[in-house]
Amino acid sequence: MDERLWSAAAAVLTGNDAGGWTRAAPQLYPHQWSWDSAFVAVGWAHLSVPRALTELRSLFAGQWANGMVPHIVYDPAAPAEAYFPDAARWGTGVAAAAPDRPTSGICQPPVHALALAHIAEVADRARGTAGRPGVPNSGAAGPAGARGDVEAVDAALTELYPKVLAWHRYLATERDPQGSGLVSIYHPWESGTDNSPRFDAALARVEVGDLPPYRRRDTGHVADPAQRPSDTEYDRYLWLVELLRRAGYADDRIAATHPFVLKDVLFSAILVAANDALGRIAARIGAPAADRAAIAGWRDRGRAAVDACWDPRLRLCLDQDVRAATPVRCRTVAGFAGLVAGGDRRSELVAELTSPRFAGDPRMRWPVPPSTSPADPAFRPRTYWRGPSWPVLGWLLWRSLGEHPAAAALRAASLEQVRTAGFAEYVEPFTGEPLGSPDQSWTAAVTLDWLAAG
Ligand code: 2M8
Repeated sequence: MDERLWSAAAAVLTGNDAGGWTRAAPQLYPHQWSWDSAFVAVGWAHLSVPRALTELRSLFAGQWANGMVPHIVYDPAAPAEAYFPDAARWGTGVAAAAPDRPTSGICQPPVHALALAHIAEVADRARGTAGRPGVPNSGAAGPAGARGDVEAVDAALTELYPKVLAWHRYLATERDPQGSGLVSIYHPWESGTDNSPRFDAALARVEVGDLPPYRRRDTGHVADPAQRPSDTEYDRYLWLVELLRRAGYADDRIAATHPFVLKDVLFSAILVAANDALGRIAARIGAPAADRAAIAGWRDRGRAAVDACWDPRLRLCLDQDVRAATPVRCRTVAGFAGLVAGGDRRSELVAELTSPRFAGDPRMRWPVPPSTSPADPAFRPRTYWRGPSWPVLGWLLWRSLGEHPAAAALRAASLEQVRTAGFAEYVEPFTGEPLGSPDQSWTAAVTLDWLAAG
């Protein structure tokens, strides 16, 4: 165990702890982001199981009545100028379940059930090994603490299970009225890979109308604004927000009229993995058979649909642009969706992941997957989701690889990367230069999990 790295990662989570929830980053992202929060809970589990559970509880306090978990739950105490778009810009008061917790009006990939199942596994393991030196989250808790952790997990599973189920049901129905197994997104921010070239063509078709004026805050928090999305992209992002707001965040209206609707293959694959995890949770708490059948049905339907997005020429799974009725032909990390969903393309996808088009490019400082392939014409090594590597996505793929030998290599390379680049939001893949925000919570969180797996 690398004690120094462990303590440094723990210090990032503690430093970003806002008391029951964690800022995604100290300056750039001073609120609670949905999928960040789930990854962060994975890390917290190794420091404190109750704290990890609190992270998810506080996020789900912002869940909407229709089941959607919003992509940002705002901190009303943060200064209004800290982040844009602020809560007021979304105008979601009518839709939100808890008006005292202002939220955005869109969602992000559903990593939450994975996090919940992971916390339960950590607590179970700690109970089996309580007090044994060198086992993370065992010495501190001790045998009584470890037993208490498992009790806390059981209580939290009972409380959170219906909320996570409602979230998955929302995605499987409102976001997939066709029952295709693929989730529709209405905004690049919903993918979490905001300015990926995956969205270039669909975004280019968005004609910006009468956009209320705004001032960006993000570019003031990074060393070089070129590391962030462009102003043209921001205009379109904000215009899509405006259209969603005008549609009252009503899924049926949005599905009928919104100019940007994509079947996001990575989002859909994460939902498959999350349904797998939710199925295990449902079994553990003795949930009704009808729930368990629904969850298994969503999982199987999603897995088959992600496999069907396989493109034999690019050797990746591709998003489907609903408005253009075409697959989105570009090489990005989202293409490994089939690995995440656990479908039939595993060996081809592992080969592609380690090929010179991705982690095996000889120019890479460390063999970790870049967000966009250097072989893609849109590749930019320093620009946000257009090339840099994101440790958190490396973690997602590592987890999906299971016992495959490529997993150990990816973990080792990722740990080398964080040892050198620190807990950066993203990293220039060739030089290893840290980019975006320093002390990004999810980077520290996945580091803790990689270390705990050693
Ligand atoms: C980034 O997204 C936000 C908008 O949601 C932004 O750029 O302002 C993305 O990397 C997203 O995936 C992430 O959840 C968020 C906070 O880390 O930052």
